[in-house]
Amino acid sequence: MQALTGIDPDRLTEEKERQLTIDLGFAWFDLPSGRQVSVVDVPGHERFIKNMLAGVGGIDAALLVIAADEGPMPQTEEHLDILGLLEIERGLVVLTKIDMVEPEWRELVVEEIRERLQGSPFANAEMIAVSALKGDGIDELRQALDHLLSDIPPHTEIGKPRLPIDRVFSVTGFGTIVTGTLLGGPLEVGQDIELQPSGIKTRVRGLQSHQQKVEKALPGRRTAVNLTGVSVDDVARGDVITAPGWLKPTTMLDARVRVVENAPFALEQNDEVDFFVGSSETVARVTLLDAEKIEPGNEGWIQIRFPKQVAAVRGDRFIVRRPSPSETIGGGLVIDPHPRRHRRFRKEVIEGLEALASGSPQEILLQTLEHKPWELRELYRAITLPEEDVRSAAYELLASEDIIHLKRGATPESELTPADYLIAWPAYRDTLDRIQKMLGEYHQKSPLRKGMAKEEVRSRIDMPQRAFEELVARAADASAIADEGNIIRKPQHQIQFTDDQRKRIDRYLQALQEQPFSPPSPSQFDLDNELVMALNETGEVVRIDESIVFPRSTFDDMKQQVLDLIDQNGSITLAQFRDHFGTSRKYAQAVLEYFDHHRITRRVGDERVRNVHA
Ligand SMILES: Nc1nc2c(ncn2[C@@H]2O[C@H](COP(=O)(O)OP(=O)(O)OP(=O)(O)O)[C@@H](O)[C@H]2O)c(=O)[nH]1
Ligand SMILES: [Mg+2]
Repeated sequence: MQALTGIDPDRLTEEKERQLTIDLGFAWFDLPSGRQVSVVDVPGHERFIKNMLAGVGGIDAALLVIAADEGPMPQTEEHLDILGLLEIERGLVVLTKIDMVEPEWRELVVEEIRERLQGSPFANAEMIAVSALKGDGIDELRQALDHLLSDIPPHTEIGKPRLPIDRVFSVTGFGTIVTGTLLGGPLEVGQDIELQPSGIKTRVRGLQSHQQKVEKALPGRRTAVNLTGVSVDDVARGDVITAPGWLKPTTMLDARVRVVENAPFALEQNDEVDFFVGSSETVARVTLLDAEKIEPGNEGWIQIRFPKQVAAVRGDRFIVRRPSPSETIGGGLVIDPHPRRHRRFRKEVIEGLEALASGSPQEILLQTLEHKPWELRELYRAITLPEEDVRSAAYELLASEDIIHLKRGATPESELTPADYLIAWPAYRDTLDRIQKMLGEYHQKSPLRKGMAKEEVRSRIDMPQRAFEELVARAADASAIADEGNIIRKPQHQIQFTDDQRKRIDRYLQALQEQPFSPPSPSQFDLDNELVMALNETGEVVRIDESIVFPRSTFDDMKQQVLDLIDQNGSITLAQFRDHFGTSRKYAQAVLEYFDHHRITRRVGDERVRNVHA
């Protein structure tokens, strides 16, 4: 690397002593075309393959370095497998130390390398022979790299910068510095950022790329970020720097995995693996969703669970390895970083994953909206596509009535705002079916109740408040349910009393009429609390408490009289109430407290005045 870049990427003393790379090293140099290249030098030794994995995320091309005196090593296969799994298909083979071998031996090694590369992404890669000692072939290597990198597609800019951290250190006078390869969008000095999965909020104090201070770092470049107010103990390799508010860490994700041909065994249900994504590494357990086991060379759908939060998004490539003896088993693509827990061998689950994996923005959006309502801004976060693509897909799906804009008065043409909720039609119908079923069971169990508390319904279907309000409003407009403010019911549900109940009620109402301001308690007429509550909900009576109940008309009359008295005299006392209605202290106190509670009156000392809201 030093011969190519002029920089020795081996930083550690032990590396220099042992003449081998243990941890990631970094270098950069200019190619003849003037193109500047960042280099991540990863360890070749199989014992340090975990460090190698921390460095290969986000790279555009790989140099597969093979020493001519040794030829391809066992770990070369694994490196090739890893590059294949990460879909890094652009690269060169660099045959080093040619000065140490005879031309015949070199030819044998070249042949062996070509053989080993068969079936790998490097099968047709150009091979450059070099001697770092003598400098032979180094210019050819630069030319070949320039050519290789000449048609690299620009790094995707989706306005969601991400920097998987591969190095953390502190510099006196600056504080904590982290490095990594920037993806997904630029970073600027002064920008608010957050660390995931920890969620620590901080700001970009300074930026460097190739040891040059920059005001703005672009995706696809090695970048060093000086963090404000973060100690080196708060951040580690594997964490991710990103813009606030979009990357939600997860303890479970759905993925498509391929088990490599060379894997020592099949991937089986509930296997424990080491999971590598970005520059992070964590243990994990796999659930096979559509196979008993995935044999080497095969692919399958899996759900992966982690003991701790992991920062991954849809479209990330990952590697899984056997914990010990550690060996690469396979890898693949993160499809859904926030799935529901799935049962195995479910057709609809597999179909959903296939839509998410290969789908168009519309298919991905529809699949994401399949189970619950999402705010548009949440969709921007969850779907790693440019916001504009998500937005136009939403308008198309609204026009084709595949999804619903959950907003009162919204039409398919209405302008979408980031706070608006969207939901797929099937999910809307399912939710409505669940609500109607819930109401049906409730009306069956509590026929004397007008309806179910809205909040109870909302918490049982587990939907955010605003989305639920919009959904209920929409269903009520369609007469699918009846919305009574705090309660909802089936439109056709009415409180119905049995004949016997009606008889007892009528006897009681009669008695109430006879003693309007000192009413007998309902228990004297064999009316239980349930029945009285029902009468209160139908509006026939007003239930002050367990034993004091007034007919609606009496209550309204009493209220009016009290307010008139207050308007007349400025206030009313409990004694004045008692005397005015010819009742007792018990009733006077209960009614006035009820008036206070329902903001009809307001207590001031021993007097009641009109509540301004009355
Ligand atoms: N004669 C000769 N020695 C070389 C050449 N390239 C590297 N070496 C020596 O071989 C040893 C290992 O070289 P490195 O460049 O550190 O090897 P590496 O490819 O980085 O290997 P890892 O760090 O283990 O992945 C060092 O002592 C080098 O000086 C070469 O082209 N010719
Ligand atoms: Mg090295």
